[in-house]
Amino acid sequence: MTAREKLLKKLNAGLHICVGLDTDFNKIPTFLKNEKDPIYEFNKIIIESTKEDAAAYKINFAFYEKLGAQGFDIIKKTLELIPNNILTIADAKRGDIGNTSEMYAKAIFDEFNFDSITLHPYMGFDSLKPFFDYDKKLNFILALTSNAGSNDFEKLKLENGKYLYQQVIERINEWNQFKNLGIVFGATNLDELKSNLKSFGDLFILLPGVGAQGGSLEEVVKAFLSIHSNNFLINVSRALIYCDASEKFGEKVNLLIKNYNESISEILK
Ligand code: OMP
Repeated sequence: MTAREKLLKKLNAGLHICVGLDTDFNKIPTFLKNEKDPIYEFNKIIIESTKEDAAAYKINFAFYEKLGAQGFDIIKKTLELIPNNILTIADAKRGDIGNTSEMYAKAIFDEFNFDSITLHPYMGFDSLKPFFDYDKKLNFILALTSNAGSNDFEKLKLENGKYLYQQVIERINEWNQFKNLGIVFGATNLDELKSNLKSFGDLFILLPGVGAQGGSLEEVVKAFLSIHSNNFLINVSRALIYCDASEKFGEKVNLLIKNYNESISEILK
């Protein structure tokens, strides 16, 4: 199954939540901290508790690179826990000159065997092409991010009257010959989301920013309903994985992701 097929199957089944594995030793429940491999044990419970209800898992590399070689080991072991029919996203925000990107692509897609990756578009087409050439994988390119700094560059107006992020979306549509591209659009930018829906074409849209950053799950879903599009994947990290600190946190996480799915299906029906 290609990454595209994996994701479409979940989206068409009404599953739109991407579980963000932004696992931080300081935030995991205390009872796990004496385990031999606390981060891995935490991820294991999160995956066990969400795998029936998740559309994807996003592993944020920062949280693992911080641990050095052990972090890479935990990424590999965590990937083995994720059922093969669920999309895995390497949140690494890569993009460099061509031959360097080729090495990054090999690392993420061949060595780790992730289904997809996040990329930044700043260095242009040749910095992204090595990833795009993997036609069975998916690439999510930053368009409009969820943070305040999105004003610094992404919302700069170009001479043609468009914002930089709008130009990025237009180009990515043009580059989508293998139908293996998507964009990242911060859920905190609700007005911009609504006014740019028509420019998304058949790109997959990954929306972080719900929960801890204040974005609204319901409003995002309503926006996509207004254009009858199913192509949206809503990432939740902190608000979901740290929703409870007790020994029964897995049960709470399970209830919460089911709750998200019910809210989504209520809106879409
Ligand atoms: P929470 O705010 O805890 O749900 O985490 C959001 C996750 O999405 C983190 O892993 C961020 O690195 C990531 N993210 C954003 O928050 N904003 C963006 O614009 C883009 C990303 C991303 O590319 O995933």
